[in-house]
Amino acid sequence: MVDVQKLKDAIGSLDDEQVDKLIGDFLASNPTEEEALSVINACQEGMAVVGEFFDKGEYFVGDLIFAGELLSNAMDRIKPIIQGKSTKKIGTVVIGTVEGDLHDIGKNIFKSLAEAAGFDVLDLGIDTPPQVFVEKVKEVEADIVGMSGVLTLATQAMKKTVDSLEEAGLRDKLKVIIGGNPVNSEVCRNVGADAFTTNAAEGVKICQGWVK
Ligand code: B12
Repeated sequence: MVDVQKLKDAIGSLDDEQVDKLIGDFLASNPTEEEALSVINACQEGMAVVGEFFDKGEYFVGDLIFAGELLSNAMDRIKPIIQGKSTKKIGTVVIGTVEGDLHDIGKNIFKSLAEAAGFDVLDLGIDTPPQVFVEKVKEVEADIVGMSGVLTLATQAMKKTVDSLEEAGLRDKLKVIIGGNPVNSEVCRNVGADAFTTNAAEGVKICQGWVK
């Protein structure tokens, strides 16, 4: 198993060679799915460190872009460990990063885990307007809507999206879960979502509970 503190530090300091080596060693150790989840958590914590350096003015937008690529590459390598276990379809989830927000790494992690758990996942991508959620939910008769957002501003777009689902008469027929850095119980209440999480694996468990 990888030294999670080392991995967190390597991501925080944008040491791509060290990240590459740690992930390579991890994959070579024939890891379990549970171990993969703890590596994902360490990566998320490493990205929070990057965010702190950005806040302090020690990193710049170029560093955020580099960090994004670093983590996306790492996730592409880890994904096969958590993917493709379930063949039985248990429900349909429409997901997207909400309008105004371009961050998609967390959303993509949730997507991979939800698919592995047996959900059909329709991914609307980034910067998704409320109406696009509404149309897709109608088209596929979704059980669940998952909204991702990492900017503080994203919570307003989440609320707009729930309002649009309500206006379209769809809100009562589905569950809504929100994820990303700024979500908490208060945001969840204000947005009108049914659940929130900052952990993709926990999000999947919540969704599984809804379709039982
Ligand atoms: C990488 C990064 C970027 C990359 C993103 C690349 C990409 N493909 O996503 C790029 C360069 C594009 C970027 C741009 C910007 N960024 Co940025 N970025 C980050 C950074 C460092 C990491 C984000 C990340 O990937 N985290 C790792 C993932 C795994 O964590 P996560 O998203 O929380 O996801 C987990 C859970 O939340 C959950 N989850 C997520 N979504 C969902 C959805 C559902 C349904 C469920 C169930 C669960 C779930 O599952 C995931 C795994 O457990 C953060 C710092 C931070 N603390 O997050 C800043 C950060 C988010 N960015 C920030 C800023 C300011 C910007 C810019 C405005 C910078 C600029 N001046 O241009 C732009 C905004 C662009 C826009 N309109 O969106 C600020 C936001 C401040 C705020 N409070 O709003 C942060 C917090 C940095 C900081 N501390 O200042 N950024």
